[in-house]
Amino acid sequence: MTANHMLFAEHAYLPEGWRRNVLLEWDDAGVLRAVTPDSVPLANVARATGPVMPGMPNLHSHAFQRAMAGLAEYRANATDNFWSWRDLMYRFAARITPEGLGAIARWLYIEMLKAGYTSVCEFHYVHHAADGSRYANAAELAGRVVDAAASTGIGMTMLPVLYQYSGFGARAPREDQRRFINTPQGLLELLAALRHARPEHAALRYGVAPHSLRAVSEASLRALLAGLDDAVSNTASPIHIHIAEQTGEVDDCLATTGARPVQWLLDRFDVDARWCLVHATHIDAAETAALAKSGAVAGLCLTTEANLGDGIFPAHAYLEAQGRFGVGSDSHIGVDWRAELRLLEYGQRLARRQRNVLASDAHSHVADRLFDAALAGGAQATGRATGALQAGCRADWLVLDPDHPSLAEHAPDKWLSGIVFCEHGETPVRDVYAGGRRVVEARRHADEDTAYAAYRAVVADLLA
Ligand code: NGQ
Ligand code: ZN
Repeated sequence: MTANHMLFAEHAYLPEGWRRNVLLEWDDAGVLRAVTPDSVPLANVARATGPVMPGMPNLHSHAFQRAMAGLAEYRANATDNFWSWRDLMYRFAARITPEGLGAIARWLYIEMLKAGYTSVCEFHYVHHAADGSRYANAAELAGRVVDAAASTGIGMTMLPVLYQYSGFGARAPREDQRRFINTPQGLLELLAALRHARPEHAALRYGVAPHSLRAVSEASLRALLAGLDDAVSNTASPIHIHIAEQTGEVDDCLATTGARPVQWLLDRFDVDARWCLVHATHIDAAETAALAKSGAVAGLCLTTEANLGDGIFPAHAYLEAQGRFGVGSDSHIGVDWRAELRLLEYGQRLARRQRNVLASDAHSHVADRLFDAALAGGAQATGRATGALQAGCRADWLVLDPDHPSLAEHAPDKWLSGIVFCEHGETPVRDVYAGGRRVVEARRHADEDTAYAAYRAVVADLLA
């Protein structure tokens, strides 16, 4: 262990809370080897410039959608909703090129790192050329995304998406879904090709994502899961699915199967800690209890869910039932886990006309409870060891600016509250380490200027 793999922090947020004089030590693979509170600062060890806390996993991303953020905020017809947004989004997806996707993802992942997301689960479903024909390399587009992540330093869980149908009852796909369509076998081959080209390592995991119960059948979901463990040579690889985002899909699911989506899935599949149910927005009391009991993670994407008019997840009941969750930036209308946690609490406050709804007996401070839960649930959803400052986890952390007005002069037990609930000026996240490398220093990523120039050129092309 050499001194450039050590950092001394006067304050660090460990699993038990804020501790003083913490020595962090990590290895060449970017994995924490020792975390020692109450240590004595050594002269040759670098000192963190502020409080250190774990980086947040981002459990849900569609990278290409970053380039349309802010472009669908106008009324096109009087009943604009999720489905009319989706039509616009499909038109955008139709124009994405391999180079363009790589440039968008690279800029997006730099934005994520600067916001304090140190890993991301990419729910990747644009697989084919614009006319629906296959690229020579089936994993052409997925590979661009993996490479973008590697070039920025963010940890990645790549989840190639199985998309087959346009609706419940195995309805034929729409013309504008042609870039997404695969059979289970084809998707597993894509995954195998990708893994072969880019072998898994500590910063990279693979899993799969059946897009939604609308887009697969029971039989194809079984075929996908049966082939998964062979394809990734890992029996704990993550499985993510969009589950119950819109009341319209809950109604369709009820009409065709007789069950609500979450209930349908729990009744038929061994939903456990491998699973992440993204947008479990519309769940009744029985589903809330059963989902919490399953050990799966509810993937909550509060800013996107608000932007798309999805509805409000029953967070209070779910957390009371010990349900696990993490947060994602999904459509990237915002890229900041602090906003996701804030909105999680604010939805409950607005609906219940109360304050501090998501605090608990064990956690009187809302932000601390939500931060701890989102770290644990987010890490679980990535299938990677991250989300805590402890030996064996990735060396993923943030260094806060101690002079930021949201923290300065506050006692440590108020720091997370200030970080999550105050919205004043620039981010309090000053430096970011991912896999033991300082990838953001003084709020800048080393490649941000070139990445932004390339991103702008792609946006210009897309809008031309
Ligand atoms: C997606 N996004 O796959 O990008 C979806 C919309 C769908 C969100 N749900 C498309 N936020 O669900 O069919
Ligand atoms: Zn999504």
